[in-house]
Amino acid sequence: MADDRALIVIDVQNDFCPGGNLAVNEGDQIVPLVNRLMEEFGTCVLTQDWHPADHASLVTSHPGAEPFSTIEMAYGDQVLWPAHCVQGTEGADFHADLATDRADLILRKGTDPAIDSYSAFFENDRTTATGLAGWLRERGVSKLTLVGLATDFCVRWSAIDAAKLGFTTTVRLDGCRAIDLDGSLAAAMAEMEENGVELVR
Ligand code: VGL
Ligand code: ZN
Repeated sequence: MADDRALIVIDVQNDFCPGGNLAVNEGDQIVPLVNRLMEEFGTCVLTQDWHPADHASLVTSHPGAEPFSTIEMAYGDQVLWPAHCVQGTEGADFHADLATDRADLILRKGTDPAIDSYSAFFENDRTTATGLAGWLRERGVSKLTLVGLATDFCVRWSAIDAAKLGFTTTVRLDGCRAIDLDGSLAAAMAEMEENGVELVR
């Protein structure tokens, strides 16, 4: 029987690793585990945060604004992040040790200059689909395991959307690291569990 499980690897990119522009503490330390997991799953998807240089989520697009401040956008609150994962830059590349050859699909997100996209399934307007759900379903995938960066933003939003879309969803916390902005990690863990995401500690 075909494997109905997929591994979703969220944003294991240089800018989210130590030395990067939006570095996540210990972000690089998940790479060996992620590489091992990629051998165990029938389907592997890598997501890649991939912003145009003038993307609305980047503080550099808002002269005078402070990094990590929040503004109101048409679709709701938006954190203004340090410029990160700009298309074609080294910061947007996957970590050099990530076994990208094993990926069946590389999904780029956050490409629309006007909308951020934390989730691998929907942009932050919560209505524009990336197409990932259909891609997975057409291949008979119903169970997802998520790992990657960061636990409290892109992993959180992706996992909750996956569960809402009807996928059996597990997050391996040992394969994730967090930004933890103002308690966002604790909030993320509680919200994921409330939405039926299984957290493996
Ligand atoms: C992410 C903030 C901005 C993430 C991406 O991958 O968690 N966080 N863009
Ligand atoms: Zn981003």
